[in-house]
Amino acid sequence: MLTDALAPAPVTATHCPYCSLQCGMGLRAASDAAGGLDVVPRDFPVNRGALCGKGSTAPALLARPLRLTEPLIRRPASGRLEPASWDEALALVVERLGAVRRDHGADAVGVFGGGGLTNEKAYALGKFARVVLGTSQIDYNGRFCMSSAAAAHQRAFGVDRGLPFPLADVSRTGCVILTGSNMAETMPPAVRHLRELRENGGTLIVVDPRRTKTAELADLHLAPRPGTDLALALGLLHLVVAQGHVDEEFVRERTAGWEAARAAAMAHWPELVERITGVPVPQLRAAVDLFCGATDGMVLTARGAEQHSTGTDTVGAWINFCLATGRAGRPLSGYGCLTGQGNGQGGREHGQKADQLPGYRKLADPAARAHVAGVWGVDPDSLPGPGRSAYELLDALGGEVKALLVMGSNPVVSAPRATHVEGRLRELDFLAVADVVLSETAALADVVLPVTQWAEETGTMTNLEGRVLLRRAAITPPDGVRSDLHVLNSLAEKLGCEVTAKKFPADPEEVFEELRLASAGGAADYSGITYARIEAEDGVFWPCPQEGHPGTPRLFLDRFATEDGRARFVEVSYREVDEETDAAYPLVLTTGRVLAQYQSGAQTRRVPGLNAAAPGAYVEMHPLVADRLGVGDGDPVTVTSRRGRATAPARVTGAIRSDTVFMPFHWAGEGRANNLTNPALDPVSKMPAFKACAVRVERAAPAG
Ligand SMILES: Nc1nc2c(c(=O)[nH]1)N[C@H]1C(S)=C(S)[C@@H](COP(=O)(O)OP(=O)(O)OC[C@H]3O[C@@H](n4cnc5c(=O)[nH]c(N)nc54)[C@H](O)[C@@H]3O)O[C@H]1N2
Ligand SMILES: Nc1nc2c(c(=O)[nH]1)N[C@H]1C(S)=C(S)[C@@H](COP(=O)(O)OP(=O)(O)OC[C@H]3O[C@@H](n4cnc5c(=O)[nH]c(N)nc54)[C@H](O)[C@@H]3O)O[C@H]1N2
Ligand code: SF4
Ligand SMILES: [Mo]
Repeated sequence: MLTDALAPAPVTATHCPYCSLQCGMGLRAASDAAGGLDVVPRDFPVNRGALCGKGSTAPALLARPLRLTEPLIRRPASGRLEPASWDEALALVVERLGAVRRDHGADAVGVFGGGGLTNEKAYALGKFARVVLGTSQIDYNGRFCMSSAAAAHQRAFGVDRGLPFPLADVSRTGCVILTGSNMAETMPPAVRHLRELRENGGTLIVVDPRRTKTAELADLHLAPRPGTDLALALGLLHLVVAQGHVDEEFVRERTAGWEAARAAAMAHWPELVERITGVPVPQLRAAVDLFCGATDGMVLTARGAEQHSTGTDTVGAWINFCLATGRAGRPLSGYGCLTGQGNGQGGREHGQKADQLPGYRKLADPAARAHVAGVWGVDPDSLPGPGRSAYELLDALGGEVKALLVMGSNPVVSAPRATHVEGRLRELDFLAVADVVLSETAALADVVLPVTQWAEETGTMTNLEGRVLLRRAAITPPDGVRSDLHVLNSLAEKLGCEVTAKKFPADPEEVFEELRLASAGGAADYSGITYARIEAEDGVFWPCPQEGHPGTPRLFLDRFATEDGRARFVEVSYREVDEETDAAYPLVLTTGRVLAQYQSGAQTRRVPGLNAAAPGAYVEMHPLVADRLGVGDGDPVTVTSRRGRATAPARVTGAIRSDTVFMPFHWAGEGRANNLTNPALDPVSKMPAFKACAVRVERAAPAG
């Protein structure tokens, strides 16, 4: 009928499958009748209709042949992955995990999750590990992401929520120090808030060893040597004290521990800090003048400041700087971490982390164990204790951990010292991977389980602001794929134990209802949040302890979440990152992202438009370095560290320090940046040193 043909197809309001902004978008059946989906703009406070190219092309991956649509089993005869039925694939997983557990104990089975999983999946995965497998050996890729900021948050404020305020507040504060974030490439729609900040008369200071697109937006760009933010933050605090900018009243009324922190900072003279960081003293002074000259201000950190063997202390030093200047616990001021993955925030709250139970409870806390065990209907003593952190777990594969279930990560590309990690994965007795595509990790598996994607399933995500969001299914998945929840439900049923599959519902809303109970009374309390409320209000901020509670967009305005309500200064001093340069390895390698690729690239390298925009790895270097090596732009170079080598074309630019080279980490093969990276771990957060290791660069030997 003519009118039907003209009536616009209904739009499902949802959110992007990728990063922690969780931009709002609408999905509508495509007009071209190819069976696909069109992305339509939708007003949502973090992106106000804007999307980056990854979000707007996300439906491309819903179609065959880019995505997986049938389970795969490695057949002994061919040694290759070949199609199998779900019954056969699940039966094999059950048999092999069961055998490893029987022969080597529950802790010989590991689980590796992801910060892209919905809250329901992260919750079910943590519960599955502890209750069905009975293993302590579960961790996830979020450990590689914002864990240092999370640890520092906990230490200073008693709770960890990436941003303690809505992102839009950024545009109304007086001065923002953005350190280690290349927002213009990693969260492009958020740049609007930085532009508005400046239009409103505020100032922006960007700290990055490279003059990135983000740094180009700044009033002041500080370019420290990678791994020296700790000294930089301490040096700025020294100047705050020396110039009389300490907010004495705030420090007295709202904080504890100032004297020790102050004394430690005073040892970091501007001249010393200039020597360590390479940032000239006048720039240090200018930063303090800008920041303290405004009536309010924020410090925002991302991976550049955090992914170091000194990451937790570095964030601690930035928090000290905020507390001393009174830029915390009041409107339009505060410290925030720009969490990275789609559910980087919720994924760390509900139990897929080695030391954690749902609601951001501690696995080692008897009261927390009793509460969660009560919800799960098990004996608290049956719950295992804390397990290994992500890298430690990957490093134990083939040793004490003999079988692994991966859900939502591609560590072959993204783990530090990836050649070694790939080797450990190959040593496993059994590897099962649930994924939407045949990632490099899935390609090593014994069983691959093809799962549904964001537009095909319903679930909640918690974005970088602590705003709990709902993604509603917009289309029916193809035959042959099942949701992660369905997979866990089936495995729980078949693995038996004393629990029944009824306790692992495949319906996300049923899981969420249980998560609400499990989180009640915890730091990340979701008990007042329902699917209906999220839809009606377009997101609810945790903590939200009752259904009538409005949620908490802004934390700490009256008190911090510590026992006495005071924020804690930490006593920190500068120390070098784990691996300094020397004669054999004279340059610092730092790694990161480009606009068109996401993470390990498992998804975005399959999307033609994105792949064309960013087809491969490169080594960014200063002209002085290129001249010394005798290479021109585009010439292949080999980068060598104590762990391995990688080869990629040189990209010569004056926008990087001359003691530093940069590689994006989105690719496998010879350009894999993680062949080089150092798995030295931060002692508190267990974050690996992705952002600084010592390398040498040489002209690549001519091919052939
Ligand atoms: N396009 C795209 N967007 C993404 C992602 C993606 O893969 N691609 N991933 C998402 C995820 S999970 C995350 S965690 C975020 C990450 O978002 P960002 O943290 O913005 O991303 P990175 O590129 O890893 O690092 C940011 C910057 O840190 C700088 N840097 C390196 N070393 C140092 C240092 O020692 N100090 C300082 N101050 N800066 C340093 C780098 O030069 C780089 O420009 O992005 C999210 N958004
Ligand atoms: N050198 C270097 N290395 C880094 C970093 C760096 O800055 N430098 N950054 C680190 C950071 S911050 C991060 S967050 C990690 C990320 O590293 P990875 O964990 O490798 O991240 P992704 O590529 O997002 O991997 C997610 C995988 O899960 C699949 N997937 C997506 N959605 C689902 C789902 O709903 N269910 C299931 N079962 N699978 C799904 C995807 O197809 C993909 O294969 O990389 C870290 N590695
Ligand atoms: S910025 Fe992040 S959430 Fe927004 S469209 Fe891009 S990838 Fe998606
Ligand atoms: Mo991340």
